[in-house]
Amino acid sequence: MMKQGLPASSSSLLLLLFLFLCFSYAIAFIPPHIHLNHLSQGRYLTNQELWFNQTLDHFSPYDHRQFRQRYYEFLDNFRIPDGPIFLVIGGEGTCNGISNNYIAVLAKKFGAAVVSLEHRYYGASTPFDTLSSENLKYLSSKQALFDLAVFRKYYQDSLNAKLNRTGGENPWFFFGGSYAGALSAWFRLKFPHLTCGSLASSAVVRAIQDFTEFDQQIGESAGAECKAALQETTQLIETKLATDGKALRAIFNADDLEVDGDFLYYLADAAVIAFQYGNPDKLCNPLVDAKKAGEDLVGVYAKYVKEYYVGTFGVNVQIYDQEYLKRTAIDEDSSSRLWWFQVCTEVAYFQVAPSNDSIRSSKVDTKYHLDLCKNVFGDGVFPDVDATNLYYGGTKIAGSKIIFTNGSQDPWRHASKQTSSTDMPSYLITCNNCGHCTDLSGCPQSPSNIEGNEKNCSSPDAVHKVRQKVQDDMDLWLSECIDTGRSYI
Ligand SMILES: *[C@@H]1O[C@H](CO)[C@@H](O)[C@H](O)[C@H]1NC(C)=O
Ligand SMILES: *[C@@H]1O[C@H](CO)[C@@H](O)[C@H](O)[C@H]1NC(C)=O
Ligand SMILES: *[C@@H]1O[C@H](CO)[C@@H](O)[C@H](O)[C@H]1NC(C)=O
Ligand SMILES: *[C@@H]1O[C@H](CO)[C@@H](O)[C@H](O)[C@H]1NC(C)=O
Ligand SMILES: CC(=O)N[C@H]1CO[C@H](CO)[C@@H](O)[C@@H]1O
Repeated sequence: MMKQGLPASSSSLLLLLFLFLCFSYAIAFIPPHIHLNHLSQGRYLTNQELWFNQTLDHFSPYDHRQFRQRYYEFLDNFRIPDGPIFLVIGGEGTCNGISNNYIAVLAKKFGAAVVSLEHRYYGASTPFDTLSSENLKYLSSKQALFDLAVFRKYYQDSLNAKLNRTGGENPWFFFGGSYAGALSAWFRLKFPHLTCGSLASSAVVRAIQDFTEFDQQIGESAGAECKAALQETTQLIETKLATDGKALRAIFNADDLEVDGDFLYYLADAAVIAFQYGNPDKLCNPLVDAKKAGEDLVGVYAKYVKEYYVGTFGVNVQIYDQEYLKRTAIDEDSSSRLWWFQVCTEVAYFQVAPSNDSIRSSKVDTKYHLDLCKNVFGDGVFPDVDATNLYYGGTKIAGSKIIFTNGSQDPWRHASKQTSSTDMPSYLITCNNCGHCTDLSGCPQSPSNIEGNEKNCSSPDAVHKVRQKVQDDMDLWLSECIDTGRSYI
């Protein structure tokens, strides 16, 4: 049965947890919705939801089913009638509005309208009333890109109608961070006639089966001392898990994570979050101090995990439980199942332990991930990363007018584009709390920084410089397509 969309207030918990971004920052098994929870309250340009009818399957000429897809618009800065339109792409999480981040600053500067489309299946844009594996078959980046194209046409047409004109074309520019950053790059690649350019922030454009660089980057970001403390902690945890797993799980409030891999994954992610979102000191300071003082590293790590990962970020430990991921009901935790499905079918990014010198447990390996895919979604579900990279080009993406940005401490940057060219500039923001999507949110990446204020970055200048370059690129590309509203170049 097709579903007409959940009521917006289906869950107050959802509102508390998912307040932040449409291009969700999280990815991986740092599930999309954990970041930034309560901090983000009231940080929207708008949360007034709008709806339109989207095609369910863009690739079948016989299937004309539709579903309701949610979007938002913010017109306060719009230079009527010919200002640009900024489309903020929804990623792997609920989209509760248009965030007041650096894109808001750009919108003021360029006199732009801002619209944002929730990603199919996530949040209220859910085509079916259950998330069975069978129902998930229309969940893919390819369908999502086509959604954006169809939405762009719909929105341009309705704007034209509002402005009493026909055939008008405003210059469009697309934005996204993380997975949505990859969509932003891929959109410009596949639909170059529909956008003047794209900003692809921390864009994970390379599908990777065994993503060992991820763990290596954590080691690099941590520095020698903290890395050693983290590695020792992992060893102690592995030993305890073998001898008294029940007691160990209890220390971490993770009694339900009976599969060792699930438990160890949870503990690995908890460390990642500190680096990914620009708060390395929250983890490294207490751990290094404890090591120097000869204190119990596992106890200190457990305190960090519970207070910071579970407390501040609001992660629900259950989402690491494969049994829990099997649930097909739609609720505030559905994003985890949905994102795992995308991972298990298209992009992988399996954050496995490198064979040498890893921080995470070596039990978090390829087999763990493949077993999870099969266990949660059924036989035959595994990611064909070669096909994905064949389709989009990976880091050899043959696009143009795409800006890539990365944060130096972000483990995800190794799935992003490595090299820079005039047509596809790539900028690295370097500082010791520069993480995922720093260009859009400032650092530490917390929505308490309205308009992505860069003040809290350890090198605000590094962020500022990259933002200036982004503006210059946008200025040029928008001017090049202002006459036609299109760019085929
Ligand atoms: C979407 O489809 C429904 C049901 O077919 C229809 O009632 C509604 O008017 C449509 N909405 C728009 C915005 O076209
Ligand atoms: C569009 O036309 C309608 C009817 O002619 C008029 O009421 C409205 O003010 C016009 N809108 C704009 C933006 O010109
Ligand atoms: C393993 O890692 C250590 C520390 O980084 C390094 O010194 C050593 O050469 C590595 N060994 C192999 C086999 O790569
Ligand atoms: C940002 O810096 C201000 C002081 O400059 C501080 O009060 C605030 O807590 C910081 N925010 C974060 C998220 O660290
Ligand atoms: C993987 C990585 O670090 N990506 C790149 C981000 O952008 C800078 C600037 O072009 C590159 O030097 C990095 O290699």
